[in-house]
Order: sequence, then C-alpha cells, then structure tokens
Amino acid sequence: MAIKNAYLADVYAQVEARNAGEKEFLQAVYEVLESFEPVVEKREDIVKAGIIERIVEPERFVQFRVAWVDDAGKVQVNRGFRVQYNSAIGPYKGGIRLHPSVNASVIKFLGFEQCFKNSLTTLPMGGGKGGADFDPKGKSDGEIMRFCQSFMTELSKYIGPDTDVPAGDIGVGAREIGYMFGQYKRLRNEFTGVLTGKGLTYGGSLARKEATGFGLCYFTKEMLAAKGDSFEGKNVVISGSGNVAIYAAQKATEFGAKVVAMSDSNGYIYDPNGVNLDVIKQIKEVERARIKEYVARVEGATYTEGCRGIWSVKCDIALPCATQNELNGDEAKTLIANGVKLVAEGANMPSTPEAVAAFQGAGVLFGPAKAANAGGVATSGLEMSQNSMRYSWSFEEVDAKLQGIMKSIYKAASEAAKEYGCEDNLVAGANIAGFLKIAEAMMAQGVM
Ligand code: NDP
Ligand code: 2IT
Repeated sequence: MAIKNAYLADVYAQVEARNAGEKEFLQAVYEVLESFEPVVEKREDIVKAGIIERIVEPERFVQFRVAWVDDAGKVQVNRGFRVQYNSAIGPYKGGIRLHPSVNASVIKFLGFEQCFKNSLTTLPMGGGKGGADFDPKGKSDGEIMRFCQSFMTELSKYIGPDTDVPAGDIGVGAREIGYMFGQYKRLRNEFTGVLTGKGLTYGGSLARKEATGFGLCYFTKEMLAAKGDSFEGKNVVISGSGNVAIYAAQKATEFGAKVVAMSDSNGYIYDPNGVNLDVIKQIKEVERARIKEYVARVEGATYTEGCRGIWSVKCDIALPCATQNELNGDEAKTLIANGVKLVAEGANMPSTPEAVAAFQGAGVLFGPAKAANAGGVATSGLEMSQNSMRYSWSFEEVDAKLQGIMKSIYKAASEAAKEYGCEDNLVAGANIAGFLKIAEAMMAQGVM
C-alpha cells in the first residue's frame, strides 16, 4: 500500500525530511498515516486544526549522557533518551528500554505508537518512551544498580507522577525499576507513583508482571471468538522468552493451547509436548541464562541456533513477543504456507510492513501491537490509580479490569474499522480509534 491522499503524503514527506534516516520511526509513522485516509475524507475539522501535522511531532525529546563505573573501575558512558510524545489525554506514559540497539529512531517509533495504544486503553495516559543503549547482558547486579542510578539522576529532572510515568520494556523489569525508583525517591525526598512495574512491597500492582502476556491472550481470544473459534487445541509459536512471551505462553496454555516453540536472540527451542513453563521461568527469570539450557532439562525438546528460524515451525497461532521487525515478508509467507490462522503482536512493531500485507492478503487474522499488547500499559494505568488512592486491589480485581479493557479495545478497533470502511482490518481500526480520542482532546485544548 501507499499513501494516496495528497495531504497525508505531504505530512509524511515533512516527517521524512525532518527525521532523515530514522527508519523505525518513519516505518511507524507511515503505517499510521496510511490508515488515516478515510479519516481525512470524513473529518475536515481534524485536518483544519492541523492535528495530524502536530501529532507526528513529539512535544519534547531529551537525550543525555549516562556515565557509570563498571566492576573493573572503568568509566563507561551510555546515551539515555526520553521522548514525551503527546500529553493531550494524560501524563506521558511508556516504558524504558535498555538494549544496545536503542537510538533516537527506536525511542521515537515506540513513543509514537504508545500514544495510540494508551488512548485505546480507555485510561487517561499520554504517550512517552525512554531508554539507553546500555546492554544489561553479562552485567553484575552492582553494575545494573549503578547504571540505573545514573540514568535516573538525569531522567528525574523531566518526570513525575503527574508529568511522565516510565515503566519497563526490553531489559527493564522489577529489578531495574526498583533501583530507579529508589534513586528518584532519594533525589526528590518523595514517595510517589513515578514509575510503574514496581515491586509489590513498595506500590507495585498485582498482575502487572503478567499483564502484557495475559492481555495479549485476552485480545487474541476476542479475535478468535468473533470467528466462532478459541485457543482450545491450537498449536502456538511464541518468539522471545522475556516478560511478554512467558506470560503469553502461560495464558495460552491455560486456555487449552499448546505452546510448541519459544526463543531468545540466539536461537529457538521446539518442544512437541508443549513448553514446560516452570523450566523456562527458572532459566530466564531466576538464572538469567540462555534458552538453549532448556534442552538439557526437558526430554524431547530440540534447540536450533538463530532466532528467526522459529517462524518455520508449523503452528495455528503465532505471537511475536521479542522485538521490532523480527518477522519479515518471507517469514510471513512460510507461516501462511504452514497454515497459520492468527497472528497477534505482543512485541511493538514485530511484523514488517511486507509481513502485515502478506497476512492480511492471505486472510490471516492479524492483531496489531497497539491494540494486542496494550494490556501492560493498561495495568500500569491501574497501578497509577492504586498509587493515587494509596490502596491495592487483589490480583483477581486487577485481572478482571484487564480483561474488560482488552475486550473494549477489540470492540473499539473492530468498530472503527467498520465505520471507516475497512472492516476486519484491525491495524487501521486501532490506529483510527486511538487517534480520534487524542484528536478531540487536542482540538479542545487549542493550538500548542
Ligand atoms: P524482555 O527484555 O523481558 O524480553 C525480550 C525478549 O526478546 C528476550 O527473549 C530477548 O532475547 C528477545 N529479544 C530482544 N531483542 C531482540 C533482538 N534484537 N533480536 C531477537 N530477540 C530479541 O522484554 P519484554 O518481554 O518486556 O518485551 C518484549 C517486547 O514486548 C518488546 O517489543 C516490548 O517493547 C514489548 N512490550 C513490552 C511490554 C511490557 O510490559 N514489558 C508491554 C508492551 C509491549 P535476549 O534475552 O536474547 O536478548
Ligand atoms: O510498550 C509498552 O506498552 C510497554 N513497554 C509498557 C509501558 C508501561 O508504561 O507500562
């Protein structure tokens, strides 16, 4: 597909000129603008108010030096980022990613998508994202702590519980959030809900750890139910073996499916009997080791070097839960040839545009990240509510709210797709539904 509308093509050309070479960011913007053609035709008021020109430009972008001392006494320098993308409907909200591939383009694509995702959750959260090109792999606990403290010393100048509330993403879980929270509290002399994904002893929410993976399966369940189908008896392939992948695997299994393959950046395991999640959790959450270890502990499982090979494993449902552009057009065609019926994105932008087009062209049900993985940030929103009330809900209460939110996201995306003439296209539906709420808020608040 291409952007045919002249006005949208102009907006995109401007974005391309201003952000030359930022390929992930341009990819994310292109996909969204492409789906706005029916909106531009229907909503002259939005065009007149310059909403689309404004929404593609972040409100604020900060880049900073993060210096820290490693265990050998050597000074290390990383580059930190925070993009505060859009605050029309609430304080900036979005995760922090620690991975060597992090750069301005990656942070801006994630921040841009976060705005629409957060809007879809129905909760009052604007969009933001942050991170650093720090590689947590092989670092000692002390090194992780010193990095997180240095990172927060600078980040603390820009965030706050009513301004911008970061959380986890790749490379950032409860341990890193703990160190960052501690540093913020110390710097500000203030105990507030400035971060989400906190530990349960200091303001974290039950079910936040599980929320993205569980939410992905709740969303997938809605997609299947709309076609009179369910998880029962399906073979599922899940890429990654981090926070999102593990809890997606757990819920898919609870729903009666069999998860036959999972991966990390080195390779993938295949287990025809269905993955043993206790073993995966032990390897990944406790030992922080490689997934390769699995085959030494579980009989009948095999390991293949190279993570992309996972898409050659035959399955009914594929849930990419690792990283952006991890599933390309050729890999999509392999999945289709092997009979895949549904793909839902746990990671952010895991499917390339060619892959998305292949799935949609072949009639594979496709659940886009902005909608399908919104359960994590939605539960972060619930953590913020609990922090404001100085109260905690039970696991069951949070999980019930999460299920309700995922249902409403599915409904909003599928209804918007229908209303704007692209029935069954959840990519367009999620983009449009998420956008319209932000657009209304921006128009009400005046030009800024
Ligand atoms: P984790 O750090 O817990 O796990 C990431 C997983 O993806 C690991 O298995 C990792 O393998 C793999 N991975 C990361 N980078 C690459 C890469 N470049 N190539 C191949 N594999 C890679 O992160 P999360 O599970 O939290 O995040 C996974 C995805 O889900 C990301 O796209 C994130 O943005 C998205 N997401 C996360 C949410 C959350 O609440 N955590 C919410 C919504 C979306 P290895 O260990 O070898 O690096
Ligand atoms: O991509 C995402 O939605 C996240 N990493 C979660 C963000 C959050 O604020 O919980």
